[in-house]
Amino acid sequence: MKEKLLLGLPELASEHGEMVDHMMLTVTYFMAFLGIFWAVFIAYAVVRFHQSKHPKASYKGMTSHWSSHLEIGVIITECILLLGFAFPLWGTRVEDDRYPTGEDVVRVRAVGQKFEWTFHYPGADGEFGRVDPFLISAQNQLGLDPDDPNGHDDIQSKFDMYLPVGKNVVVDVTSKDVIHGLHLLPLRMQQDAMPGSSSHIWFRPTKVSPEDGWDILCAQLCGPGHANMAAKLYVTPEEDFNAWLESSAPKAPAAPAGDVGASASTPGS
Ligand SMILES: [Cu+2]
Repeated sequence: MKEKLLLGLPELASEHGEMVDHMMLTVTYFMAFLGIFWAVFIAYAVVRFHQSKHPKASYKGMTSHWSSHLEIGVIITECILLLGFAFPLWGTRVEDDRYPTGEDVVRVRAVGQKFEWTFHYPGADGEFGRVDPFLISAQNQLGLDPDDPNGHDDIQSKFDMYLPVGKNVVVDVTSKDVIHGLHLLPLRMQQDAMPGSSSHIWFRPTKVSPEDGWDILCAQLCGPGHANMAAKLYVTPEEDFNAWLESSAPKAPAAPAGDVGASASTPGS
């Protein structure tokens, strides 16, 4: 699309992203128009009301109301952008009653910590194991409860997020320490990771990622390692995603306490 090239928008790979881009373009062009308009107006005013033509200042000022009308017009346009486009669009992504549900939905937890992302998948049973911050240790980085059988097949992937193309995805975003921000740029999705709470986002990827994946960034300045808090997003065909899930599943059926959730995908973690 020509207009996108003009602003150099990054690659788009989600269903709703077209609306986000449309809104960004509308706002950008509207602001560009306002910027140019006011610059021209100031230049005009400098010439028109120069001291050489008006040696004595007028304290009465303007008597017409066209500038007030213009200001009101700008306010109305901004309200339409915010209330008519921005809020409803964001609402479709974050409101609880609009979330896709059912067996077909891919669920992931994205857990931020200084300075890395861990992605938690529910495994073959489709249920996340219970997590408890008090159980977090070097061996059990998500704090999975070893007594909860739902967690025995859970998958942890450090730095790599895998998603299938064309499926609805719900991501629960949370943090273990400070505020981070999960930024999935090609999906036009961003959510803050708050310690002690879980925020959700949902989307449907429409494009397979390049072989080396897309970059996942941290969108909140979270400390000295912030710039290195990078991870990779791989959107693959469903078969490849399922194959990855299978290959990453924990090998031992019932791991002893402390080792629960450790998986083939997180060597050395
Ligand atoms: Cu961060």
